[in-house]
Amino acid sequence: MRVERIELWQTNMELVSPFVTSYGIEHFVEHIMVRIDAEGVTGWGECVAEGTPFYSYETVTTVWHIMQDFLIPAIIGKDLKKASDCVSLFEKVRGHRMAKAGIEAALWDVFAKAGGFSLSKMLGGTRNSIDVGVSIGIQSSEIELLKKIDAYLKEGYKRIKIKISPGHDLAPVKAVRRQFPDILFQVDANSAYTLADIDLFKKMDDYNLLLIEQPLGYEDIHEHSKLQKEIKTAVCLDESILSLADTQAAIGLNSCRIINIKPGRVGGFTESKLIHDYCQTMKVPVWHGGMYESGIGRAGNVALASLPNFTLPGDISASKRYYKEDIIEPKFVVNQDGTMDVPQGPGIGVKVNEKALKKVTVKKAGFSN
Ligand code: OSB
Ligand code: MG
Repeated sequence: MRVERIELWQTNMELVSPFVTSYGIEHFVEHIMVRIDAEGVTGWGECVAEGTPFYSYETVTTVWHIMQDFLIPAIIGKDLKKASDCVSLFEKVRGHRMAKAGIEAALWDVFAKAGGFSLSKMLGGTRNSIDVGVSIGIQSSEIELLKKIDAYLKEGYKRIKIKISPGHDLAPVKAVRRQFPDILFQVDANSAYTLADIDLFKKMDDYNLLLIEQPLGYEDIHEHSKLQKEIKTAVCLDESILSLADTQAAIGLNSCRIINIKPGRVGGFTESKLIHDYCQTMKVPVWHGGMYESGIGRAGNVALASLPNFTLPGDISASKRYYKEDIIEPKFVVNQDGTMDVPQGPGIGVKVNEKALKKVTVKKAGFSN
């Protein structure tokens, strides 16, 4: 397929409610949508770098620069045989995985559509529906938190994750467990702690948590292994895992017993599949994280999460949990049994609503050769 045209649509979408984590508060989400046209086929992908460098060093501005000046010139006008061909063409660029993943995602959609396959089939998915959970930011009060959890459970969500930060950790965990003794429940610290907090994590062992996500440094693997040795609860790494090599290091050092996969964080679906397959061989379960994607990125997440070793519910929630107006049709919904249907149509299996997309677009450019 000859890559004829690439468009970047930078968006700014308002969250239905602000999201508070250990690293800040977010009201709006800035992402970049990538449209690729090749031989009459249009593919879409979403780049999940945010406006701020607080989760990852990449931002919408660095992504724009890396895509425009390096990644797009590496593939524009080229005849690719498969989506993963871009991986070697991008190899000279170090890091900038979210930028690479945004373009790779659009290519996967192009190739799946051209072949008449769903993205799920193309990636090796084996399920028609996936188990889903919800990630809840730090709330203003325990009552508010318990009310939110109750409402999400009534909508069907199979697993609850709450964000924690120093001073907002053990108390909310206790409160949630008191009210909901049997739910699948996990916490995400987004790197807010150090090994000096080990007693706190030992206390968390009393609350039957499914896992503790990224408690220590965002680049750390070594200290997480020290923590994992001292606690019963499974450590799960998010920020620290940028590649298959990181995954092998983390599993080899027993730094975690579970891995969170986000295609943006690891450079795309190709690397995600390598990590998924390696974890499966090592009997390490994986689950699909989220980056407040719009429906474009969410469709890719749902497809990837249909692979067999995604055995824990993902941070893949309904369109309406994030945005008043999603930019795709049909919207993603959660079934009453806590599952989400995997789109079966060609490619990402949802239609981009260009009118809705235009409304949230703040910057746009097209590249052809
Ligand atoms: O740490 O998992 C995280 C959102 C943005 C950046 C990092 C994270 C998150 C979430 C939200 O937890 C997950 C979602 O999209 O539902
Ligand atoms: Mg996380």
